[in-house]
Amino acid sequence: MNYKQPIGKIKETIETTLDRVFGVSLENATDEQCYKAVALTVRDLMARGRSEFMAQAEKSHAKQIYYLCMEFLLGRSLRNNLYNLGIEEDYRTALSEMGLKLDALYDQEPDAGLGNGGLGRLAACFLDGLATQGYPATGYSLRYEYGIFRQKLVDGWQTELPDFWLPGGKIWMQAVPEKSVEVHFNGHIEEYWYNQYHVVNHKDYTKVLAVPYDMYVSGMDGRGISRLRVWAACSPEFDMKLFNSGNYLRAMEQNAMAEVITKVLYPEDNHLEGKSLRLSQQYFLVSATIQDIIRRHLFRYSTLDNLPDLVAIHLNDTHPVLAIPEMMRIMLDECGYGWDAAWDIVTRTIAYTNHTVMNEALECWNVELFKSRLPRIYQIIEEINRRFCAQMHERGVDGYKVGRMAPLNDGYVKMANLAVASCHSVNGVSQLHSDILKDRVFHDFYTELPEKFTNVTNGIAHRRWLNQANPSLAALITDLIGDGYIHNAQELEKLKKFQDDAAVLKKMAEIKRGNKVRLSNYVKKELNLSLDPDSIFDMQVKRMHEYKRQHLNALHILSVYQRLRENPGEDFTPHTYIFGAKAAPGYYFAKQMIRFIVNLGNTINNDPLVNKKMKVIFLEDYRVSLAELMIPAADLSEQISLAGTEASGTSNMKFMINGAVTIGTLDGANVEIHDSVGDDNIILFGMTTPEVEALKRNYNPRTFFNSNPVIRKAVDALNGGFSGVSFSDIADSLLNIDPYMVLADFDSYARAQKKAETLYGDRCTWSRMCLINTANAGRFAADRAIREYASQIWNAEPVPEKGAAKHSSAR
Ligand code: GPQ
Repeated sequence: MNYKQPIGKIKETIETTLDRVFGVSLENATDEQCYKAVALTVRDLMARGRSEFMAQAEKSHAKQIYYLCMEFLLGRSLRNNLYNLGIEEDYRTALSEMGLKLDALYDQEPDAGLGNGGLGRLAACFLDGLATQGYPATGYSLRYEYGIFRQKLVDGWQTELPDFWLPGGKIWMQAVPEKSVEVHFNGHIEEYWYNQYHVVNHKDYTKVLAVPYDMYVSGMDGRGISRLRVWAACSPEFDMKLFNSGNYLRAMEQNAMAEVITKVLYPEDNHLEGKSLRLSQQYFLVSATIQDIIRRHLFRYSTLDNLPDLVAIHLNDTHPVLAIPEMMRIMLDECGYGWDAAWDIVTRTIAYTNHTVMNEALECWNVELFKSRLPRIYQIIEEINRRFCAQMHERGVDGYKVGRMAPLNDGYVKMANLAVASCHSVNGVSQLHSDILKDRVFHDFYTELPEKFTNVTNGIAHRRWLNQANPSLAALITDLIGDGYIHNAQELEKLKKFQDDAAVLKKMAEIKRGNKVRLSNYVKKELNLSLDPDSIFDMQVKRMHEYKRQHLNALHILSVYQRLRENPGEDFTPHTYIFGAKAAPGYYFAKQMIRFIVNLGNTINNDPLVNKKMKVIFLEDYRVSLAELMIPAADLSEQISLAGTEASGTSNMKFMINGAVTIGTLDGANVEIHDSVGDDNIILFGMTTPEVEALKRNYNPRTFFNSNPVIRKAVDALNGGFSGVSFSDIADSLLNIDPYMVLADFDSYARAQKKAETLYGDRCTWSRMCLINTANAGRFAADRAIREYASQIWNAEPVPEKGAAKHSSAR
């Protein structure tokens, strides 16, 4: 489809939309109304593009990809879609002729914060990759009324405010009420035989209506368009029986109970709470989704026998794993399949990605809770469990091992075991992580079912994170090597030939400085602090977690502060340490870590003895749109998790492509970043995963405290020493347990920081390192990850280009 229109036509459509939707003329329209009108015109274009693309997909019987995830952290859509459709400049011109600024309209859009962090952002990047690579894809999730909370710091303490994003965000969504489905909870199961049929009846259940809302995510050039279908919960009973019989309050109550299911996103990342409402959310998502997928397939093919050939269902982490028993339920109870035939189809259709090795995140549900909420699904899990265990016993696997792998064990439904026992493919998200899955987390399974295990290293939507977030760098790159890298990120390698070109290196450094000034202006506005754009901008942005070790970074900053106070004359490379992070509301320690960093910042930034040389900034409410402003301004990318804990990381890739140098451990995808750039262009420190394992056996953090005076002094200062405020929880944890071995890696980290400062001092060397990072970032594109999923896991081919819509030649 050609998305390009004459400027006059764009203006006319926007004006008629303003009139039709808001009843206002251009002169009287607010910026918010203009943003919405523009968004609507873009949504219409994408809806048409999607129909055309799907018509093409139908013709070629291309395999449908369904990506199930409790989170899609989309951020803003307007700029991304205009960019991908190749019409951003035309819109800019049209709007400016109408007296409007496109960038001001961008700022009207709230972030769609339907996710916590890396997992949800990955799902969003994958919708772009799927569309760009030409796969007919639908993401399925929930239409949370409240996304990830807005973070407000009060004296360094995180408080949470509700994120009511729908007023500005729902403009991208189209309700599809005719595709609504019912989801059933509670009740009990009646089984009997009728002639030769085994009849299963779910009685006295509570009905909740799932109403779908569709959004589109464009791929580059708009040939492929992904759909994101999000379900909203509402009570089907509402205005019917009860309401009409005058029982107004009861009707309202039921309505509220149903609607609470999609009220709010659970704000825990890499952590399980085990709450009944969360279980309801998970089942609500998968039941509505699997019904939707099966209905569509039956409509087209009248059978499910060919489902594995025409459909791939992907489970993003264990959160949507109940898709497995739900699909069994529908095939057995509603479609008349026998167990074996249904099982064969289900297991060949569904694949699973694991995203964490954190024990506390491995989901398990209390059997009593599960049974009463989802009685039929529980029965099916029992049967899956019985057959799995029988099969393993038959093979001669010992009883303990079978128990460790069983989907049902110790009074819990073990979601990861259910996933691995059922799915045809299990993958980790970086090479190291996938190896750890085989060696540790799923070792028992790996020894029995090695053929299921594979790796697909994560990737990012590089057009959003480079071209849109850092337009000056993108323009320079396009000047140097052409624009082929926009489609094929591997072409960034062509930049390598400029690694000794002083003029190019200088330009890159100027662009970086410009981005640092842009961020400094924001910091000035937000915090009324002036930053030095010639200092090192050293950033750690990600969820606040002990395993990610923001407190290692902060403890080191504290030690530098102590040193500088004692030696004010020291020759020190000016350094700006910048943080952004949300903590789960109930994660007390993580909130203490935030408070520590904010307090440290207040002390340092107000100390005239050092504050020309160092500053510490904590930016409130870290989110996708803020990341787009921050990441292009970074010199140093902090990726300092304890080796063996971070599954992959994806901000590491975003920093890299924007020409920041990683200071990091050999953890997650850092290992592959190191492989790509070589020893000289990354600053590694700390223990490797095997070294961590070895030391863990008898780790005593006090050894490091006692033998290293720098550590001792910094840790001591946590007890009220630097600002009068005590952080004894952190000090106690570090001294007595130190679960993520901050003290063990401290010295090595301090030396790495010194090395970074020395390297940064040689601006030419530093700029070359930056260029080499950008040049090698191509393999971390989501496009590549999607191609690997398609070939290794989904066995899917893209919709053929031939006869497909013509590409727009805009830009
Ligand atoms: N991740 Cl299980 C999350 O962001 N939230 C979660 O609940 C889980 C994982 C992250 C993981 O920590 C990162 O290392 C990955 O890069 C990211 O998923 C995407 O795979």
